[in-house]
Order: sequence, then structure tokens, then C-alpha cells
Amino acid sequence: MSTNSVQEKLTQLLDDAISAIDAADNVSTVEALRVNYLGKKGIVTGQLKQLGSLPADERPQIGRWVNDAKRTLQKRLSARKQELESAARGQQLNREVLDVTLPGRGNGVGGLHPITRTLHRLQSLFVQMGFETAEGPEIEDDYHNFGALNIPESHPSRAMMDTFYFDEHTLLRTHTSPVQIRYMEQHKPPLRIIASGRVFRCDSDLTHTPMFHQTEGLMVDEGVSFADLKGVLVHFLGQFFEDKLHVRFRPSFFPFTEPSAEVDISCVMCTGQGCRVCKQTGWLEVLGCGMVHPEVFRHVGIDSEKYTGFAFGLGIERLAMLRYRINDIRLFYENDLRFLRQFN
Ligand code: 2NM
Repeated sequence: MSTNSVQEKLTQLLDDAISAIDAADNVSTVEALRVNYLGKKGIVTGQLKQLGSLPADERPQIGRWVNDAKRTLQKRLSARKQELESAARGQQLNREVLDVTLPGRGNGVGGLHPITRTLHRLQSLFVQMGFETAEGPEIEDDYHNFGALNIPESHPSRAMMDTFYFDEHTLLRTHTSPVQIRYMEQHKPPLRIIASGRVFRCDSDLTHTPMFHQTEGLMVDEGVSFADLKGVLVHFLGQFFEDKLHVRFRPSFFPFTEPSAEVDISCVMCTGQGCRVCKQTGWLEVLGCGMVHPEVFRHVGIDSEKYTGFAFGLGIERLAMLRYRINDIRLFYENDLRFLRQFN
């Protein structure tokens, strides 16, 4: 073979190799080409091995060409490998891009439940009038929930239908009055307390849930009269609802007070004109009250010849519904954030 044709063959080999290297689109293809051309059994390596069989005068020239070709391929291979590696790195960096100037997600700020807000508002108003707060157990005995309050065995509120019983004498309190009973058992007059908390009744519809919240108030001293009761409640209702509102006392009956009354306010929705909420009467019933029955005082060891007292009870849910204009009591307990966020 003439040196010319050897040179042509090498040039052709180099051209093919370079096109293949340039066309390689990943590092492992480049590596495969390196093995194919420059590896131990590679094409260029084969050419070098054949040098020995060439005539001695052609060997240096052809040897130089083959070595040149080998170096050219080495450079080309490592350049292409670097190109591909840096392109891959660039792509990875693009994928992992992190814009540190973006605003954070922020911490959601919680808020108090509308029932809690209503309770706090109510407590603050009574504390301003000198009342202290008292608490008691949610699981009660029938004596503190009924007997001490002069509620007879036959009273409808004792019926299985309304009361959750654990056993014959143990139940979930149906009102917060047992807190007042326990307080009077342990304290001597003068007394001025409110008791708030969960109460339970077996009842559920648009306006009733089996658990709801009540606040009851109690004031006992020498000379406490129905006028004191009216003064405290009219002041409280005016403060609580802010608007100018009318208050009326209607005679009523409770086993634990005598006389007893129910208290209405002029409708906060229609200001007394008559609407669906007040059933066209212009009035809304908001609480029950009365002068503590001597029989209740007898049970707790307070001398009813010396002391008189008034008591009242109201539902927190009902006050919250009127204040925030909510028409379904169940919204309070569904924990729908769209509802709850409106009170923040
Ligand atoms: C009401 C209405 C009227 C009341 C009475 C007492 C106690 F313990 F002093 F006798 N606590 N709460 C009372 C009075 C509750 O709720 C509508």
C-alpha cells in the first residue's frame, strides 16, 4: 500500500470519527466511541500495531500520521465529553433553580371561635359590674343538676328525652345552674358570680345542638331586689348589642326562681318592625331570670329570711347568632374555615 493511500485512509477514518463524536448526544456514546477508536482493540490502536509490518522507510512518516490522528481524536473526545457534561449540569441547575426573592408562604394567623369571642365579651361586661367567674364539672349528679334546684322528679327536663344519663344518678349537666349550687354550698353571701360552659341536651335541629354553651349569673346579698335584676340585665343587654334597644320582662315560670321572667329585646334584625327572625313580633327572647326560690336557698344552707338573690341564664349561641347575624346554629360546629375566618 502506498503512503498516499494510507494517508487517504487515515484522513477518511479521522473524518468519520470526528462526525460520530460531534453527533454524540451523551457522555456514554462518547465513551463508546473512545473505546471503538482508541481502546486496546480500537481501530487507531490497530493501525499503530500494524506499523511493524511496514517497510522501514515508511514507518516514521505513517507512525507520525497515526499518532497525530490519535491525538486529534483524544482532544476531540475529551472536548465533546466536557461539552456534554457542562450542558447536562446547566440543565440540572435550571431544573433546580430557586428564586430566593420570591415571597414566603407566610404563617396563617388563627383566630378565636365566634362562640369564644361572644363568651369573652359577655364575661368582660359582667366583670366590669363586679361579677366573678365560677366553674364546675360537666358530668354532674342529679342532685346538683335537678334536686337542689327544686326541679321535681316528674319535671319534663328530667325526662330521658332531654338528659344524657350515664346511670340513674350521673348525667351530663343540662344547664350551668349546678355550678351556682356548688358555689353557694361553699361560699357565704354576698355573692356575685357568673358561670359559663358547655351544657348538653338530647335535642338537634336548626336551632338546637346536643351540646351548646350557657352563661348563668347569680347575685345574693341582703336586700337584693327585682329592681337590681332589671338594672343589671338592661345594662348588660344595652352594652352587649351596642345599638339602642328596647328590653321587656314577661312573667314566666322556673322551678328555681319566684317570681320568674323571660326577657325580650327589640329585634336586632328589623329594629322591632317585624321580620322572619322575630316571627313578625318585633321581639326576640334572649334570657330567663328571676328571684332565687327560698327552697333553693334552703338546699344550700343560705337563710332566705336574711338574704335574697337574683339569677339568670342565657344561651351563648343564641347571642352570637343575633350579634353576628347567623341563621343556622350548626355552622358553629362544622369547622368550615370559610365561615370561621370571617370572625378574625
Ligand atoms: C335561668 C333562669 C332563671 C338560675 C337559677 C340558679 C340558681 F342556682 F341560683 F338557683 N342558677 N341559674 C336561673 C334562673 C337560670 O335560666 C334560664
